[in-house]
Amino acid sequence: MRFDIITVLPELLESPLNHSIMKRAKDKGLLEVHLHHLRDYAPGKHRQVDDYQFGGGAGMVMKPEPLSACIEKLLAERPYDEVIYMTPDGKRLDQEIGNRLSMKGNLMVLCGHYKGVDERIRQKYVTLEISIGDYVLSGGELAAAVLVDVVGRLIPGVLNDETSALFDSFQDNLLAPPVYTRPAVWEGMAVPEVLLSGNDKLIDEWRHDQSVRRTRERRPDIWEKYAGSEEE
Ligand code: 6GU
Repeated sequence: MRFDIITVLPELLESPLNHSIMKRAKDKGLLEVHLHHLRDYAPGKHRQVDDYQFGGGAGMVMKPEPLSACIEKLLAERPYDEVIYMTPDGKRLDQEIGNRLSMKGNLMVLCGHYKGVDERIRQKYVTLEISIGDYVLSGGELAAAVLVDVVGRLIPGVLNDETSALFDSFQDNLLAPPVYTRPAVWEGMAVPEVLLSGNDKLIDEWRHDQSVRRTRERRPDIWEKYAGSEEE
């Protein structure tokens, strides 16, 4: 799977996408991430990518021409499954969107800055708008890094048994159960006995029960989805 990310701050994306599981996905040849510096597509000595907004008001808007030049160049090179715009007014990213995007081949991602991109870029090119939550970031780069991580780890073959996504929180609309490692007693606190029992069936039941409790207590919104899906 291939990501092409258009940004004015490629430095912000380099580190988060070159460690741990993302690095392994790239090393295995399962994930490619190409960063495109928007300024390279802006003409003139000043390589201007933003301008004042029509109608007045504080804050700059990203100009359509450099974005269009970069997008058109990429579109001419390969077909894209989605052209994604990272924006706080997009659809809120969740595991379901991550699962769906992990089946795709080529994704283009635009990172917004300032007040965002000229609306006509959204009309002409963007097929999917994604937000990572109800708060405002200074730019779309950190959100894009989150998106690539969420999607990248779901690409078949990226995770092994040990890191399997099947048991992640949210994957079945339940939060993950508590986990423990050695020592069995730490600061007077003992690991739940069932986990030391060696009885796989009891352990599975305990974990499921803990997941259900946690979800009901902490995330009634997710619990509703789970309870609904169990009824079917
Ligand atoms: Cl995708 N971009 C920005 N700038 N802020 C955000 C966001 C995206 N998602 C949540 N806040």
